[in-house]
Amino acid sequence: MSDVRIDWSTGELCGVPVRSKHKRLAGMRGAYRDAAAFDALAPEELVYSVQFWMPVREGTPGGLFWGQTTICPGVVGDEYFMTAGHFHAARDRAEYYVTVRGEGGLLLMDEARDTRWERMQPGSVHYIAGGIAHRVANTGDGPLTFVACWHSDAGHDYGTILKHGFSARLRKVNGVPRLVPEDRR
Ligand code: M6P
Ligand code: ZN
Repeated sequence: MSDVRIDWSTGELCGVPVRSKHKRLAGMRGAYRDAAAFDALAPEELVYSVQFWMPVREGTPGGLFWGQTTICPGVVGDEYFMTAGHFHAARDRAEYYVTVRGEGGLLLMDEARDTRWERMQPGSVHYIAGGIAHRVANTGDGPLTFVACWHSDAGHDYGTILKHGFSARLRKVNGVPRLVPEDRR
């Protein structure tokens, strides 16, 4: 019997080795476009939670990690609640995202800063190639959950996104998601 189980109706993981982290608005200052809308929301509001299983030590060559991310429904101004987003520190490392429940968008940006997006809906399987920054936005009215599988030696490069952002944002325009190019910075 494995140490970890997944509930496929929610994506939730249970088992002793499972760890979790919670991302609240206070920890995402600067990520959203509309600073006034951001300041009007409660800093302690939960944006997303991540559960992950690291069966080997971070950095181990050839190993794999498993996780699930659940993003709450919500907007900051017209921008959907989203993950921080990252490149892998080891740029050639790929990843899978698979949607469990909800509706969303996966932003994919290459190193030339070209950004495209894929719609996420229950059952959609997304291959994220090496060298591609990835961020998920919840475009629906309920929680968006996706599972992820990535290399244990991939690492997270958050700094590049903190500094330069993505080149486009997923915004709610006339009630539907639209990829809007960012002003240059
Ligand atoms: C997925 C994986 C994790 C990542 C998480 C949240 O579960 O890609 O590695 O940490 O999503 O995304 P982020 O780290 O960009 O906040
Ligand atoms: Zn990743």
